[in-house]
Amino acid sequence: MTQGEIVAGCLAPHPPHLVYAENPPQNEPVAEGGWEQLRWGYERLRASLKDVEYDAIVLLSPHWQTYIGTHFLGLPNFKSLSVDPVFPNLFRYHYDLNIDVDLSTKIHDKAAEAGLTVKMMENPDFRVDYGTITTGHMVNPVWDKPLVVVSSNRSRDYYSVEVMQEMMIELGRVTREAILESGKKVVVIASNSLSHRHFTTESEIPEDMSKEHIASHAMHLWDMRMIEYIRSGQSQRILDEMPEFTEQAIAESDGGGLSWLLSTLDTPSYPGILHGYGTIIGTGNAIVEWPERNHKGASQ
Ligand code: 2X7
Ligand code: FE2
Repeated sequence: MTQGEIVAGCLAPHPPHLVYAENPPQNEPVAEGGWEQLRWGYERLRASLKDVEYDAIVLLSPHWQTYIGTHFLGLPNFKSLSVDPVFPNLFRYHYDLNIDVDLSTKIHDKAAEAGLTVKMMENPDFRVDYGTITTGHMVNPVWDKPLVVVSSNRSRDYYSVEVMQEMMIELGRVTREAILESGKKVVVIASNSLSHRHFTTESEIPEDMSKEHIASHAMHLWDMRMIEYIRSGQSQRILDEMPEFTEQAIAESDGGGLSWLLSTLDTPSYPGILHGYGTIIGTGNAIVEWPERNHKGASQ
């Protein structure tokens, strides 16, 4: 069998506002646009992946939170209505998503062999979280690629960012191994914001862009610091500073996605492409692609 490949790694955040502003037929609420900078960023990411051949998307969402180990969606299809619990006025999305159960099982089994606690989610009535759906939609609105969906083990809540990161680096390592052994070409995605301090109230018109800005100067400085590391290929520094970043910027990297993603890419020392950056209800969001397909052997 030919060796599998990670063709790209992406940081692809999931504020439901993005889907709301796009007005796709699957989402019930209707918007007058908004958050264009980020939506144009997603357009650039989609254009970059358009001519890239791949078989599946492997995605980790911080909103599927599991407290005993890491779980994987384990049935071929999930179909239901997803409602954001905080923004039900923006996100009521009718989804119908296909899972690459074979690849999910391979990653699950490798993780188990490595001593990580894992479980396949085989409840047909399980409601898929809005993080997975928003990122899935924004990266591939036609939903023509099967997904592997990985939960966010909240080891940070029980222990610390350091423990969480150690576990996510191991999960990333086995995810990469399973993909290479599968013979498949895969896009790997961490679905999270950077700084994550929200406003506590919503403006009367949610898409009123005159009200949108980063929550504080400190959050801006942290986001720019991380983006500069990304743009200059300094992934190891991102991992080194993850505890301070996650704690001080209340960052959504607490779910482990970014550490896991960098590990699946073998801690890339080449630049990530920043397709877009913008704020949503005060949080900082970067859309980034590491075009791994062009850098075989370039990782540390
Ligand atoms: O889940 C989110 C998020 N991460 C950032 C901003 C707004 C809403 O939801
Ligand atoms: Fe989130």
